[in-house]
Formats: sequence, C-alpha cells, structure tokens
Amino acid sequence: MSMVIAPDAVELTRKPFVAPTKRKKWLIIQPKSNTPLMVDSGKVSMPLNLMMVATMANTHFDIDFLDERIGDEVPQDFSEYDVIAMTSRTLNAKRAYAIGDRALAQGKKVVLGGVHPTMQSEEAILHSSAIVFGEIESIYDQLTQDIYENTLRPLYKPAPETGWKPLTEMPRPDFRFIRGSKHAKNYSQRLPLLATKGCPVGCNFCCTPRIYGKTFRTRDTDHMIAEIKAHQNHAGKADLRFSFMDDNICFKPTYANDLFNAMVGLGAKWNANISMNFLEKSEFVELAATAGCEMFNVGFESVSPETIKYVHKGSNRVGNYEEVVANVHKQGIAIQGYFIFGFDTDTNSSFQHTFDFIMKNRIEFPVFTIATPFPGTPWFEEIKPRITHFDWDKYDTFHYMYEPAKIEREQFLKNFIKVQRAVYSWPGIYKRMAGRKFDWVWMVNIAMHYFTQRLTPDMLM
Ligand code: B12
Ligand code: SF4
Repeated sequence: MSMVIAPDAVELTRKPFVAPTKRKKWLIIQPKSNTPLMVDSGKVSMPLNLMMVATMANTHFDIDFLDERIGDEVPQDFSEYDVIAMTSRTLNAKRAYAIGDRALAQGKKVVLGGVHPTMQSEEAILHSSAIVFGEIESIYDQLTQDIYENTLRPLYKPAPETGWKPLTEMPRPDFRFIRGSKHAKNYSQRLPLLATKGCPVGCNFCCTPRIYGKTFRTRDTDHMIAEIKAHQNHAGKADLRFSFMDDNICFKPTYANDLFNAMVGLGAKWNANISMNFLEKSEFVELAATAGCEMFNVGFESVSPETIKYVHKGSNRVGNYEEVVANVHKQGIAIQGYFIFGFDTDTNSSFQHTFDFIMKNRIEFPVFTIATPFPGTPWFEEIKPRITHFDWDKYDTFHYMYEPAKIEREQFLKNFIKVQRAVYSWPGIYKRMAGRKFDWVWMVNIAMHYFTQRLTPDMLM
C-alpha cells in the first residue's frame, strides 16, 4: 500500500453519528522501542496517552490493551480485532510500523497516533490505514463514525475553524486498562496527571509547538482535584506520588496559582515540567512546595547564552540560573535538570562549564542528552543535510547522528561520557546530595552511577 498525503489535506466534516448496534473491537498497543539504551529499562511510566485513547474509544468499541514495554506480548494473529491502534514516538516508530504492516496484511484497519506519526504522516501512512494528528480527543467523533461506516480517511486533523477541543471536555482517564495486565507491576508507581496542553515557548528542537502551535489549554481545577482524590480513594491513602505530563505546567501563571492553591492540603506529592522563568518568583515556588511539589523538571539545556539563543529558548536566562536553583532548593524541592550537548554553538569547554554549574548548584538529578533532530522540527530541517542516518530506533537522545560544528566525534563522545561519570561518581553524588535524607532521589543517583560506568562510545553510535 502506498499513499502520499499532504499533512493539511483533510478537513473534517461533522455528520450526525448513528450509534452502532454491534460493537467493533480495538487492540490498543504501546510498542516497545528497540533502542539498546536506558529509555525503556527498569520501571516505565504509565502510558497516559493510550489510557486516554482507550477511555474514549471504549464508549463505542470493545478494547484490549497491551504494553510491550512491561512484557505484554503482541499476538501474531489479529483475527479477533477490527482495529489495531498504536501510539508512536520516533524511537519506537519502526516497531509500530512492523506491527502495522502485519495487521494490514491480515486485512485489519490500523490507526496510528502520537508524536512521530503526527510529524511524519506521509511515512506513517505507508504502514497504517489512518493517522491521528495531535490528539484523539479533537477528532474522536469523526474517526468513530468513519470506522463504523468503513470510510476511514488517511489523516484526522481538526479543521482550523474547529480547532482543538477545550480540555474541560477531556474525560478522566480510566486506569483499569493498564491495571488489568499481569505485568502491571513493571510500571512506575507515579501516577500520571495532565492539567494543561501545549507550550508556545517555541524551542526549535521541540515537537510540541509544531503540533499545538501557540495554543495553551487548561483543565478545570475542580476536575484535577477530583481526579487526584479518586486516585487517593482507590489506593486508600493520601500520600501518593503523581507526575504531571504537561509540557510546561506554568505557562499561564494564574492557572498554576489556582491549581497549586487547590492542591494544598491534599497530601499528594508531585513533579512537573516547568519553564525556569517562573521559578524566579520565590512566592510561586513556596506555593508549589506547600502544594506537595517534590521535584521540578527543568530544561536548562545549556549553560551557554549562545546556545540558548541558538535553540530559541526565550524562557531561559543563563544569568538567572543560580537564583532559580536557590529558590527551588530553599523550599526543599529537588531538581531534575536536563542538559543537551551537541549544538553547533557547543565547544569542548561546554562539558566542563556544565559540570561546574551542576556541582556548584548541587543539581540532584542531572540528565544529559545528545542533541537529537526530531523529524518535523525546524532544527531537523536546518541540519538535515548533515545527519548521517535516519534509523529512528536511535532517535532516543542518547545516540550520535551528526557532527557539531566545533567538536569532532571522538572528543564529543569521550566528553559526553566523562561528564556523566564525574557527576555520578561517588564523590560527585555525595557532594550534590549532602544533607539530603536517603530517598528515591538517592536511589536514582545510585542507579545512574552504575549506568554511567557502563557507557562506552560504541554504545552511543
Ligand atoms: C511527559 C513526557 C515524558 C514523560 C512520560 C512519558 C510517557 N510515558 O508518556 C517521560 C519523562 C518519562 C518522558 C520520557 C521521554 N521523552 Co518525553 N515527553 C513528554 C511530554 C512532555 C508529554 C507526553 C504526554 O504524556 N502528554 C499527555 C498525553 C495525554 O498526550 P499525548 O502523549 O500527546 O497523547 C495524545 C496524542 O498524541 C494522541 N495519541 C497518542 N497516541 C495515540 C494512538 C492512537 C491510536 C490515537 C488515535 C491517538 C493517539 O492522543 C493522546 C491523548 O490525547 C512530550 C511532549 C508532547 N506534548 O508530546 C514529550 C516527548 C514525547 N518526549 C520526548 C522525548 C525525546 C523523550 C525521551 C526520549 C527523553 C529522554 N531522553 O529520556 C524519553 C523517551 C521515553 C519513551 N520510552 O518513550 C519527545 C519525543 C520526540 C519524538 N519525535 O519522538 C517529546 C515530543 C518532547 C520533545 N522534545 O519534542 N517523556
Ligand atoms: S520550553 Fe520545553 S516544552 Fe516548551 S517549546 Fe521549549 S522544549 Fe518544548
């Protein structure tokens, strides 16, 4: 099957939908990635994306749900199902395509969603019957109707005049889909939450602004609190750990203030992605701590102002990094700090500067990645002629795929490993974590110690 589609080609028409009498059946699959590195090792996070898909689809379809990352097995024979629905990022696209090809050969409808099919719809449609651009919520009615009427079209994307559905209409995800697996113990116990969608900051390496543009949507605070309480009731205790899946929880500070105020006293602990400019305000950080925040995930990306400018990250001011870290630490909140190496503005000294910053400011959980040009982003287009391979399995932010302007390959790989080993050496860990009681952040550091000791340049190629 070979069909070329223009990403903007299909506009959705709304016809009255006649409810089906005999329900069709979906098999929903989270494919694993083939990357040899650590992204899918150990405990994996619960797939909120597919829980949303299953929750919505279950209103009109019967559902089977499986997650290859935790050990669920994809059947060879799909005869029980009408639709095989899968999610995919770039790092598991090849696996999703292989399953898609097998299902198509068995005459099944294959629906693909997630970041990679959204950004690469012309490639993804070669392995599926339909692509969902962005999110299922905004096109669900049309997709359902077309499945029942056998009129599936290649691309489902909300028409500009309809736009994305308000998040106020988002149903609460049904966790029974993932709790049903006999391998469910392989999920991290952190419960995923979603309060907002979108991030208009516009970094050139990020997929989010390419999908949701300048939009930033929020869920009702009441819905959020009800969802948290439902989890607490289910578990029979208040002190649960949650992870916000939001791109940038604080893009609208008034909303974040309302949400955090409403969370005070719930007894829940949580972490969230946040732009660092919001952490400059100490009263805001204090409120987050009172609301149960135990860790912020912060994209420092680089300690070089030149690189921050190169990636168009308008929310970061390198001169304010130390103040931000001090504000967060003052409230007892830990920092998972993301650092990327390999942009053209980087030099060999970038590694030492980053190390110095991390050690001096005692960042508890630094994460180092190799700059990865994800297809569909402006940065991908910019450096495409220099990319040495398009093996999506290795687009996991831990593989080398082009030579930055000012660092040659051998030196880059050596330094990339050296900085990680130094930060996660025993003295490095003790220095950054001194005074902190033994907890899960310590455990992460110990795991990172052993992981970084095993790293070799070959593993990154
Ligand atoms: C939270 C998050 C994480 C969390 C949790 C991941 C998880 N379990 O889902 C953590 C921290 C673990 C994580 C890790 C990584 N992440 Co991340 N992450 C995100 C983030 C910010 C939000 C994802 C999310 O859950 N959103 C909420 C859910 C409800 O929305 P959703 O995922 O978009 O799902 C909806 C639609 O996509 C659609 N949909 C999805 N699948 C399907 C399937 C069907 C059939 C249908 C119909 C619809 C549909 O409907 C869903 C419901 O609305 C995204 C950015 C983004 N906005 O996508 C980056 C993002 C997905 N991550 C990214 C990356 C690179 C990574 C890492 C490689 C980073 C690293 N080095 O560790 C790892 C890889 C982990 C893995 N094995 O996949 C990239 C992926 C780029 C790409 N092209 O692949 C993104 C896009 C950020 C970016 N830089 O642009 N991530
Ligand atoms: S701030 Fe984060 S989520 Fe927002 S565009 Fe930049 S990388 Fe993407």
